[in-house]
Amino acid sequence: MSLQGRIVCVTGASSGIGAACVDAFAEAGARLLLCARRGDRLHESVAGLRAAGVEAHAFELDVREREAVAAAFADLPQDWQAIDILVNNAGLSRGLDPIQSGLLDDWDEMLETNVQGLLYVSRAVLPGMIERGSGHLINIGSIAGREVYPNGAVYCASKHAVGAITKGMRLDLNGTGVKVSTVDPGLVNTEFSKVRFHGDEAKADKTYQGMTPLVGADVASVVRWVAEQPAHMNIAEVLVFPSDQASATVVHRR
Ligand code: NDP
Ligand code: 8X3
Repeated sequence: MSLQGRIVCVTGASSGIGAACVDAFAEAGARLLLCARRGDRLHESVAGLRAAGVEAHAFELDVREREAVAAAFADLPQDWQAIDILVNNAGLSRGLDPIQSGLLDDWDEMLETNVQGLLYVSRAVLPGMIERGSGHLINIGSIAGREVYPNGAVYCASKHAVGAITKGMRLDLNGTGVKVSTVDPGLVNTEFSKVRFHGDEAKADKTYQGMTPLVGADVASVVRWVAEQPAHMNIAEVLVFPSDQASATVVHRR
């Protein structure tokens, strides 16, 4: 399906996979709706996109704030309301700790962002899609939604929840014309590990040491491909690893 002129909303568009999705969809001729908390980054992206002739609109959003999420989508300018594709990408990990010493604030932030946030945004966007009889939700899951690794119980739980929500959405939306997909990456070198380790760059870099991780653009090309399929065809799930990765914990390092 051509993406020309389609409205694509990307949450977490200020960095990593989300920012790369913005570029990939812009290249395909889509109109881009960007949101995240760091508005300065979004406005810089929008300026660049507009300079390149791409229609783009940004708004600051913390997906954890349920009233703000509902208001932000309800208050979109009229010509940005009819979202065709929602990329539910905003998410994070905090900490890599055994369950018995994990930080409660880390747990709250992961669950509120990755689970509640995704639900709030979806709830705001879905009624319009259903009314129009078409739309596509593409959730960014993770290998962490398919496996559990040591010290990652809560992040993995949040991504398992995303997997369950994706499946449940597909059931509930069957027959409405709205497609639901998940793209589940393995190791991707973004700001993800820096955020996980609360800004400790040395620790973050170790995550990708001796192996070749994916980059945001690799995942974005898959997300775009999922969105480009014809209306009668839904790529329900994609698991995408770097070639050096075989499971959540088996990674070839040189
Ligand atoms: P980044 O840290 O580079 O990007 C995360 C994005 O999420 C940022 O744009 C950030 O924007 C946004 N975000 C975080 N919290 C909120 C919030 N409360 N409200 C709105 N936006 C928020 O990491 P990635 O690009 O790697 O992560 C994107 C997604 O991919 C996440 O869901 C992650 O779980 C998933 N993923 C990542 C993998 C990896 O190895 N990197 C592998 C598998 C899945 P801002 O801070 O400006 O709000
Ligand atoms: C991110 C991939 O393996 O760091 O979801 O959890 S992993």
